[in-house]
Amino acid sequence: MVDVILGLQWGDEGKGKIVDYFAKDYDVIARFQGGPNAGHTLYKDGKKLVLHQIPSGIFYEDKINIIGNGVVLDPITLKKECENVAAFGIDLKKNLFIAERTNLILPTHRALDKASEQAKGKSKIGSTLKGIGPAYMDKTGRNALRVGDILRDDFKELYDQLRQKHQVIIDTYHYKEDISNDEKEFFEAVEFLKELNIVNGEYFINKLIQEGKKILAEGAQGSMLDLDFGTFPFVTSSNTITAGVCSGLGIAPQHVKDVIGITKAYCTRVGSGPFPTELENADGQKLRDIGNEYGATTGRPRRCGWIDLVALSYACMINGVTKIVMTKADVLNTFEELQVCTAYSIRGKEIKEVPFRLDLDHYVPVYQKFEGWNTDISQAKDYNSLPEKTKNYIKFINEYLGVAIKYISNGPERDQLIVL
Ligand code: 2SA
Ligand code: MG
Repeated sequence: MVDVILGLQWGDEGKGKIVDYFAKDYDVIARFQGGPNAGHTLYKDGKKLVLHQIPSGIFYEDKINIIGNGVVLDPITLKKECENVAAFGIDLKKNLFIAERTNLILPTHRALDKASEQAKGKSKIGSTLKGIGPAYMDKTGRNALRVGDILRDDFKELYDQLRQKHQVIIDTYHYKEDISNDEKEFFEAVEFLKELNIVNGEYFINKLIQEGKKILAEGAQGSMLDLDFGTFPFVTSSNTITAGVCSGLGIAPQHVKDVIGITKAYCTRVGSGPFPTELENADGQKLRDIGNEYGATTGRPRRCGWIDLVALSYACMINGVTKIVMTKADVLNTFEELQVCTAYSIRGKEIKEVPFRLDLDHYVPVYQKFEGWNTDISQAKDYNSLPEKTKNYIKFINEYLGVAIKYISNGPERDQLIVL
């Protein structure tokens, strides 16, 4: 049995905390897409730790953590992350497993990402510059090197061949960067990677399914950043949605049961691209300040705005969401008035569907206003102790989406989670 946790917006919905909370009920936590562009923030012994590639179940000693074939893996960041995690006394040899079909991010992928973004100028994606796009291009272009390849005797030759191909493209961008130090680190990290558990991921996970183990697939980024269904071209290069779980781990769809979708009580986005409910005013700044809306990977300030039910219901549909977790509801504590986007007005017509290309349309969000609850809800332990106005806000969203909101997170701590 496989359950999925994924973001329903543009990432940063608070997946780290929620996966960490749910992990105790599962035997296996698996990442199925994305790479070091993710930043899942966890707290361990009062210390903050941001995981980029290692699944969020790593601090439970008895859990198996899998990096699946759908991930793009940067050995350099993985090594650093492993060292950080090992400092907490975690034995990675015991509970981290990496699929041999996982594609590698090379130093030249990062250079290509930077070169491409630079060349795009104003129309840049606002990528995390971690080499994600170029690494996935090498996968679909059938050039990539994968984790299993590092065990081959001719790995260095294969690397040099691919590097040369990359260099030709880098040169056409007239992009210059000395990556010799990165390359040195890369080969050191590859040696480190060889010592970890490299497995045939699809057999490994299907065996666990056969044994009746409970598996949690941990999404990264968010549904609106999905390569196919997000706000293309301002998206990431992987399938962030439920469908990505099957191809990213090698499991059949009938094994997937619950899909737990996470949304903030408002909305944020980093990088470029359309964001209908964005607030470029004092309210937006207030959300950023109170919600501490800065990227966990790059530290970039996040764009902030009201919750967008058009985009959310789209994400629920595409993912087959069965339960919703609403995070950071406490961030709205001091707002006099709240707004909820219920439709987009495009060329005088109100629509409730996400159009082909939002970035090319002139759209105005249609809002429903709500009175703010103006109360500190961060200490609330159950639904009944929430103010009536908070309940109204939640009830409205719940009814619009037609999917039950089952959990409300009202603070960063593990126990600040109200179960409905
Ligand atoms: P990329 O690097 O090619 O995947 O970038 C493409 C777009 O996807 C967005 N993106 C993200 N958005 C939110 N959170 C992400 N992860 C980090 C985090 C972000 C950070 O969890 O905090 O620290 O800045 C993430 N990763 C990719 C990106 O902004 C581009 O719009
Ligand atoms: Mg994040």
